[in-house]
Amino acid sequence: MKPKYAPWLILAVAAALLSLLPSPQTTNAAMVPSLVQAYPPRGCVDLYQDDNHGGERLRYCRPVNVASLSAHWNDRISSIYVGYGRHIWVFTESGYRGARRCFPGNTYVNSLRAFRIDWRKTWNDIISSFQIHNGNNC
Ligand SMILES: [Ca+2]
Repeated sequence: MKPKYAPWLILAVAAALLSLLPSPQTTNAAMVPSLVQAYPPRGCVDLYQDDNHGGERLRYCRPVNVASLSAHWNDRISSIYVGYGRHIWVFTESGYRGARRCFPGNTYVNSLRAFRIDWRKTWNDIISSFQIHNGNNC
């Protein structure tokens, strides 16, 4: 029985499809602008000064309690990434006081402006302390 497609055609299509897949192992890091660096390492939490994961970044890859952010970071965080296997509690005041909110693991928050504290305040530029815990769930 004659195959419907020639083997060389099947191989060519397979090779073309494979070439479309991302291959991070072979990517030359120098060729990748930092802006498109997508997901941080598994188990890490990134805090950014600007929306859309822009500006300066703080990265934690293990559970940590930060009772008081430095002046450089206090009331500055605008977007966050919570890697798989962690969750984060954020607080509006130092010492884990004030309003609180938890973001579960595997969460991208492009802008904390989208998360309201009350009718006039959002979570943008207001975080003063936080706790990173193990596990995805809050
Ligand atoms: Ca900010």
